[in-house]
Order: sequence, then structure tokens, then C-alpha cells
Amino acid sequence: MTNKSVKVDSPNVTYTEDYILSNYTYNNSVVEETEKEILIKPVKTKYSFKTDRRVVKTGMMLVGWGGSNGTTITAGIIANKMGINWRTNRGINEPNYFGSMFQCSTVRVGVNKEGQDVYVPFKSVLPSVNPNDLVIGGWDINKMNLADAMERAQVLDYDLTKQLKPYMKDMTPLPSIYAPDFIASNQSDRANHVIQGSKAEQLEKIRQDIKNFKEENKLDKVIILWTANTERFSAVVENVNDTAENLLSSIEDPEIDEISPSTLFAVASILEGCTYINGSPQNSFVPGVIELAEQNNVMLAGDDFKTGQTKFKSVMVDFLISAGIKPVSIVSYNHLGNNDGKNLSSSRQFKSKEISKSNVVDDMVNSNRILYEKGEKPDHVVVIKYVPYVGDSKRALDEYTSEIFMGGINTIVVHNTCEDSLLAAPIMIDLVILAELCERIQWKTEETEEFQNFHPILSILSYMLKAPVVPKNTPVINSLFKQKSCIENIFRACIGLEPENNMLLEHKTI
Ligand code: NAI
Ligand code: DG6
Repeated sequence: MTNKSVKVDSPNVTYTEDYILSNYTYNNSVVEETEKEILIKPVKTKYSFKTDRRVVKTGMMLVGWGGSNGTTITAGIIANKMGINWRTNRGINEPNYFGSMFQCSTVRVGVNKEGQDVYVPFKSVLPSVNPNDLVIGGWDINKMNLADAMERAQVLDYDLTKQLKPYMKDMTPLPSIYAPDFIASNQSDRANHVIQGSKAEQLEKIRQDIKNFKEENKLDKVIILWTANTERFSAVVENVNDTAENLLSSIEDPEIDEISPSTLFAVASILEGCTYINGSPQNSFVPGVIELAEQNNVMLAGDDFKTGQTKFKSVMVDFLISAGIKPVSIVSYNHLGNNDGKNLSSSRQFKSKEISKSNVVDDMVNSNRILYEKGEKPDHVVVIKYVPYVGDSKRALDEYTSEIFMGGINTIVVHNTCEDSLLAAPIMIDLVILAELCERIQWKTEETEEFQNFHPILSILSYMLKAPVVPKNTPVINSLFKQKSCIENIFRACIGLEPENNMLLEHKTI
């Protein structure tokens, strides 16, 4: 598929040198429910979208850069940028971005004169950063250089790592914040590269690191992504981390321990005006962080990359329930042998992951009062076991048991084997590229005078996240189909196109 530019010819869309301006009517319905009826009234809201077309030099800083995900995303981007091919028993491989929904999926934009559907790369709908152009840096509590760390992770083929080593040997993570109470004790031998000092000094050091990275690489913006170990949940404590003001003063208070490294990174990012993404399950975004982001109008997205088992689940359960079938038991078992698995073999860190992997069908269950009574849920169990031998090659086994027609029981069993980090790396790329793009989109309605950004909590990125954080009092969407439609249709609105409705009426009214 060629990389042609996409342009919409419509009175509702204007292309200037710097912006794409679109007028868009959002159709929704307001529902009133009485004892006798459900009354649905269609409503229209007129939106204007303004997308900045200027794609600027962007940096991506990874917390946990020396880990399996951190080294794999770095290696993958370098291999793509340098066009490095490598040999395996099956022949010559070329680098690609498979697994990146934005880089490698397509969008239907209409029909041609012959009545055939026309698809364009999703990434061509709006101007975006090419992942090859991302400048990469980051932190790790372990000081190993990225070339050796890539070998330690044992994710990529031997011939590829051999060719990549010269590009990565001089990449060394910056020292990071280590708080032993937040990650598993089995990680302590990795912590040989840590920032000393009080929380306030650590925060200041991270802020300075971001400033230096930006300046040294002449970057216009930086996005920070947590791909370090899963931490235990932080307690949300009144007067400690419940408001932005309390959180900032707790950071200054040496007596207060309940501020996790990931929360400190989020605060540093916000204060430096950088979007922060949480790829792990812990609650880095305590209420004080969210308030601080809102006050500073800096974007946040989280929690926990949705890569394999959960992505499949958010398709499978959506399919079953929307087919009128009732899942009653979901058992998800997985074993893996990488450092993530080792960290998760500790109960408090496992708990964080268990929570993010367990709430992922709630919206689908709650959408169907024919199958489920209010409050009723399928049994849902998540098991994770650490088996060092299998390394990054995670084995995931799922059993879905459902009630079907006339008392029948249907059991579906799925077994998935895959390198976990090869699933995660393209999702991390999507998160960064799409977050950067979202920073350049503004909207207004007839009621609002000024253009403004999306809400700082970027729920639009839910597709890539297991436990999407959303603005207060707004729904959490886990269904993968709805999540994909959300991104696609918002981007279509930015170029004045209607949502994809799949009606294909032109083929049904001949
Ligand atoms: P990993 O254990 O290989 O890498 C984590 C890195 O973080 C290590 O190099 C460690 O030294 C470093 N680290 C720990 N605490 C740190 C801190 N405070 N500051 C800086 N660095 C620190 O783990 P992996 O496989 O790369 O996964 C990373 C995270 O992504 C984990 O939390 C995992 O649960 C999460 N995740 C991974 C998915 C996958 O498919 N690989 C999917 C969803 C989430
Ligand atoms: C074992 O569950 C380790 C975890 O880090 C997962 O591999 C990771 O969260 C991916 O989970 P999922 O459910 O998206 O495949």
C-alpha cells in the first residue's frame, strides 16, 4: 500500500498550511425511561476540530529502559530505521511494525467509481510522527547498557541482536528512583543504578533529566512511558496523595513513604509539561496526580498495556455477549519466565496485575440485562506462574464456559504462545504516537468560544490498555471493537468524515 496523502474534499473541511479544520455534527440520543416506555430523542451537537499538521521532533523516555520491553522497542525501532535484515532457519527477515494498530491497520474511506471499497493506512488519516524518527532515552535502576540488556532479555533472534549491538552499546539508562517496598524483593539485585536523596531531590533530578534530554536532542516535545516493574498498589491516604497540593507537600516530607517511584515520575512529567503513560497495572495515578494533570493541562494515559490474553478476552467476551450467549466462567492461566514474571511471583505485585486483568469484561456484562441480572457477573479467575525456562515466551490458557440455548453449556479453550515483549513493543509505539497526535487535536462546540484540548485523561487510548483510566464519572470501555471505533471515528471527525457505519447501503439498494 503506497504512502499517499489523504485529503477530504468537502465544504466542512479546510486545510491550511498549519491546520486541518473540520466542522462535524455529532449525533447522539438522550433516553428517558418511565414505567411504561423508553423514550429516545436524537440530539445533534456541532463540533469544530482543529488538528495541528506540524509534526515536530519528538522524544520518548522509557522508565525501565533496560527491561525486556524497553530493549525490544528500542531494537525494533533501530532495525526499522536502519533497514536491518536478519537470517533465521526460515530465511531472511525484514523489520516491520506488525502489531501496531496505527502503523499497520487500514481504514475504509469510501468507494471508488467501480463501487469497490477503498482502504488507506490508518496512519495516513492525520499527520503523525514516524516511529523511526522517535528519539529514545530513559531510566533504569540497573546500569547495563542497552546492547547487553537486549541480550539478557532473550527476545530477539541471535543474528538480529548481533547486528544491533553496535547501535545500542553506547545507550545507557539514566539512574532511577528505587523504593524496595514497591517492587518485589527478588528485584533487589538489579538495583545498582539508583538516585540517592530525598523524594524532593529525586523528583528534581528526574525533571532535570527530562530537560537535559530535550535540550541535548533539540526536541520539541517528550513523552514519558512507564515500562518498569509492576509496583504494588499505593494506599490512597487523606492529606497525603488525595489532592495535588497534598501530594506535592508529601513529596517534600521525608516522613511520608507512601509515594511510589511511578507517582514521582508522573509528577515530574506533569511539571515538565510531558504526557505520561503508565504501561503497568499499579495505581500511579492517585487522585493527587490526576488533579495535578488537570491543573496543568498535561495528558495522562494508563493503565497496563493490553497485549495478548486480555486483548483476546475483550474480543471473545464481546462476541459471546453480543451473540446472545452468556459467559458464566472465565479462567485465565498464564506462565512466563522473564523478569516481569519473576517480579509478579511476589504476591503484592501479582495483586496489581490480577486487578487489571480481572475487570476487563464488566462493561460488556453490564450492557446486557437479558443475560445478566443487575450485579451478576461471570466467575473470573486469573492465575500467573513464574517458570524461568520459558523466558519471554508466555503461555496463556483460557477457558470460557457459557450457557447457550436450552440449558446447553459451551466451553471454549484457547492456548496462546507468544513472546510477550514482541506483543508489547508495537503497542507502546501506538501509545506514544497516538498520544502525541492527541496533543495536536483541539475541539470546540457552539457553546465554547475557544478551542481546547481533549480532557487530560486520554481515555481515547483505551484500545491499548487493560484497565483504562477515564475522566471522573465517565464510562470505562473494554470492548476492543468499541475502543477501535472510538479512535477511528474521532480521527474521521477531524477530517470531516462520518463514523464508519458498515451499512454498505449502496450495495443493498441496487
Ligand atoms: P522487565 O522486568 O524486563 O523490565 C522492567 C525494567 O524496569 C527492568 O529493567 C528493571 O530494572 C526496571 N525498573 C524497575 N523499577 C524501576 C524504577 N523504579 N525505575 C526505572 N527502572 C526500573 O519487564 P518487562 O517485561 O519489560 O515489562 C515491563 C512492565 O510492563 C511490567 O510492569 C509488565 O507487567 C508490564 N506489561 C508488560 C506486557 C508485555 O506484554 N510484555 C504487557 C502489559 C504490561
Ligand atoms: C503475565 O500475565 C505477565 C503480564 O505482564 C502479562 O503478560 C501482561 O500483562 C500481558 O497481559 P495480557 O493479558 O494483555 O496478555
